[in-house]
Amino acid sequence: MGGEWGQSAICPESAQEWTIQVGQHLLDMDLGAITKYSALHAKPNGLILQYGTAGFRTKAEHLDHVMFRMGLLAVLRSKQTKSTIGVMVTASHNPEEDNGVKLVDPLGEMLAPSWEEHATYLANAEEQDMQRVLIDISEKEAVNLQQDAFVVIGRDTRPSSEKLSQSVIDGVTVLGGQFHDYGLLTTPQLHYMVYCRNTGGRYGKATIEGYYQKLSKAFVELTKQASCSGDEYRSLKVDCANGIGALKLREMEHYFSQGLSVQLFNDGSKGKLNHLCGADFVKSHQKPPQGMEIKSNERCCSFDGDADRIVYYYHDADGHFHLIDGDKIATLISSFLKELLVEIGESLNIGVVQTAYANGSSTRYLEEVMKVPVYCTKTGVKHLHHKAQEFDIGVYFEANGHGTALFSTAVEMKIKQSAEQLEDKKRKAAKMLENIIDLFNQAAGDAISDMLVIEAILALKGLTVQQWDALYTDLPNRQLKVQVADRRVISTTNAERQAVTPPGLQEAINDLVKKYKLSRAFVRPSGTEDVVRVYAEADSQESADHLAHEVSLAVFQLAGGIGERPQPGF
Ligand code: NG1
Ligand code: ZN
Repeated sequence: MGGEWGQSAICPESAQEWTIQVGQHLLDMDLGAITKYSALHAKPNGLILQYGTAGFRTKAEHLDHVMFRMGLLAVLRSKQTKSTIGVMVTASHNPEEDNGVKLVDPLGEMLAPSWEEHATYLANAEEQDMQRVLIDISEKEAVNLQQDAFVVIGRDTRPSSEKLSQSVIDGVTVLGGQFHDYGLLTTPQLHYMVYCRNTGGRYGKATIEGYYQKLSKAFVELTKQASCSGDEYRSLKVDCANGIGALKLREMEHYFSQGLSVQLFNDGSKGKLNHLCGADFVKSHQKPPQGMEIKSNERCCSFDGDADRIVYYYHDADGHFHLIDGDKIATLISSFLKELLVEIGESLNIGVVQTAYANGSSTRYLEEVMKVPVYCTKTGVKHLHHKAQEFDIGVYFEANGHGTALFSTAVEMKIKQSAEQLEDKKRKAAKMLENIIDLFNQAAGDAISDMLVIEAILALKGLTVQQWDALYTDLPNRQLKVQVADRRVISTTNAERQAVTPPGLQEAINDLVKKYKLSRAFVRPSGTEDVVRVYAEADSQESADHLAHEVSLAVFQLAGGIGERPQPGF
């Protein structure tokens, strides 16, 4: 069909006129089919959505047209990149009633920014403009429409996900794309599949079995070396947020049971997805999930609803809850990698990437004690991922537990060689690093993969969860949300650590911060909710709470707050 599509310099107003210009043959049928199917997935009147940090997210009942259209867009992106593109149907940690969709680019990474704009443009087009918008995007991106297209699809366990993923498939099919529907997958598993398919199987086999085998083999190899742990039988309690993580971990557990026994909670058999459980709940409320009984000093972790985030925690002997978040995970991982490199005698450059939400103590510990360079990017994993790619070894984590480690191809080759050629202790360390590289999901932050990495490191180093936690003490902090009429009035710079607009806001924050010790505060508009987020940390919880409240009031006053004024107390 339409090699001709891309050749039309002018976009005629009506499809009929356009069809006559570019010739008849198959075009009529294809355009007719797009119009016909699009009408079956009609856009609700007046609904405007934006492709945000994590794709589109809203109430599931508003998403049918978006799904169909993202199927269309995935075909265009696949034709343009001559690669397999992924479409994941999930709303991660959002409530069960919500859903969402995001596209996965060829190397398993998030969609390129210019295509995020196309996604928004296409999702918001009125029915009668659909064909024109598709042609427009194809022209702008010089898409060769004769190129084959292949799209892989995954979905989480939400009741709405199956039907919505069928709408994606409708979109793919109507534009002549081929597809493989993986059905239920965690988000990072879909990223893995895309990466495998576009690297000719070098990264791994693009099947669920391939994923389980690759990770489990590396994990079992690693834990076999862990004679020093003294912990003969390692076990871990896992809160699965009543989501897809439970299903996949259950399928996988017998592959790695030699090295670790997992006990699953909130496995979806009764509770509601993400309700009072899951990584987001635990991190933001700083308390354990419901549905899990924790004895003192037991190691526990929580996944989020699509299993791309993980946080650890435990109760100490006095019953106090201790959260081990993404910052401490990044610290454990980067210190272990650094130790291995020293052992092997390799001086590779290793960097840690964080966001403004990283606890100040973690940054200080990494820079001053571990002497590892730390970089700060804007919120959203795509920013962290890109920065991490600049290093031989880049470890990135958001404080909320979303992250992974990336290894350059040169490093992977070097380590493989070292594992063959070096002697004794050096060889052992190189072998360990080789397995650790295999254990990370380098396409995306992955709760299952990160869990196994952490468990392997704790076993190899013989560390208890308390010893890990004791690496440094988090500065007390508080996160709040403020409702404003239009959160876009807040713009930021310096990796979101300073507000540029509205006028006077940053000055007000600076004055407030000066009142407290070891303090820091910033505000930014959320990319996934209609709120302004406020973050504050200080030397005591009381000070952090006061500072966060005072900054919220400044936002409310200077950035057009709506509803009730922020109240003190939490
Ligand atoms: P927003 O709503 O832009 O703050 C949240 C998280 C991000 C990221 C995205 C995508 C915080 C403070 N923000 O973004 O880190 O994970 O959701 O899920 O945790
Ligand atoms: Zn998630």
